[in-house]
Amino acid sequence: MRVIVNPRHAAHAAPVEFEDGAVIPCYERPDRFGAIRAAMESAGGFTFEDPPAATEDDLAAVHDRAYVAYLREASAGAGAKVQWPSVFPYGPGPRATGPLALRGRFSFDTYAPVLRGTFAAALGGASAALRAADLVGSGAERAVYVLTRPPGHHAERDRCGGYCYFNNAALAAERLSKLGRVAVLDLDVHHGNGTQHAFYDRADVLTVSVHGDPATLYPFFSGNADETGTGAGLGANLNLPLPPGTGPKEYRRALAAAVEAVGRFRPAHLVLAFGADTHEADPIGGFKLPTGFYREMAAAVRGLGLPTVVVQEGGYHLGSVGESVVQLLRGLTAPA
Ligand code: OKP
Ligand code: ZN
Repeated sequence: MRVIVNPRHAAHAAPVEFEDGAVIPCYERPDRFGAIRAAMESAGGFTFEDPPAATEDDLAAVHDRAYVAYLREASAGAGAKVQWPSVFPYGPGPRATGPLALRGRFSFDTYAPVLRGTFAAALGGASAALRAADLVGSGAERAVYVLTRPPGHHAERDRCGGYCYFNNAALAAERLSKLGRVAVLDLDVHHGNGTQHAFYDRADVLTVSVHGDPATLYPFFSGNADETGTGAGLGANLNLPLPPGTGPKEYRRALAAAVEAVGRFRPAHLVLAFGADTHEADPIGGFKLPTGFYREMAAAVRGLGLPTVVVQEGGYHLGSVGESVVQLLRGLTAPA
């Protein structure tokens, strides 16, 4: 299986030191990439390649140009220490001009600091997702995996948040939508608010997500079952929130409903936003899926028979994230 990697992921690296000297460790760290790659290499059967660089026009298919420019400029201007958004401009006609207001203008939370290498790392992930979409869209490949970090599914059109800067899965889906109907199936433990919102009024892109109930899990403000789309997109968004502690039995039922909805939509292509943070050992997810379950998860998706781009989202337990990805990708491509 062809794997498109983000060649610049390590340029974005926490733990981060704050202006006041405090150091905050972050679960979203470069070792995640290494852990996944090492497990794939020892499993065998994968080839790894770098993508051509995406352009700012490519990013503009999903993101606001002023946001892209902000990330580029804020990254270039970042010092060694993190500068945190402290003010979130709001109200009628808010004006954000200086760097402090801009930080809050282009963020929706405080989980996505802009460091010196953030733009390069985020651009590398977007580039990888777009390359994978082109390989699957052209028919050259049936399934391609995007090995990247930081993740993307929380990133909005003009706001970073939840470790995410550019929405890799949305960029892939947007690219594939030129060729026909697309479904995005998000199986990260957190709701992909950015992806949902990118296509919320679109009838030609179905977004389906199985995740922890936002009443108790990040992102808290999005991912409820009554969010079903708007305008032409009404009925083209499906959220299947599950309670904390969800294990294989309950997950299996929601997954079957999710897969059924994707099949009914009759898409030409599928984007699978995959997070291994549903694993029982994950430090922030709260679900209870064992490593072997990812093979079964993928078998359900494989049953759709769709050309598929798999984009890596979360998964924060370094001891299991690699094998979870291997199980998923094996289940996606192995004969039944
Ligand atoms: C990104 B993805 C940790 C709180 C972390 C942000 C989570 C972002 C998850 N105490 N909150 O969906 O895996
Ligand atoms: Zn997640």
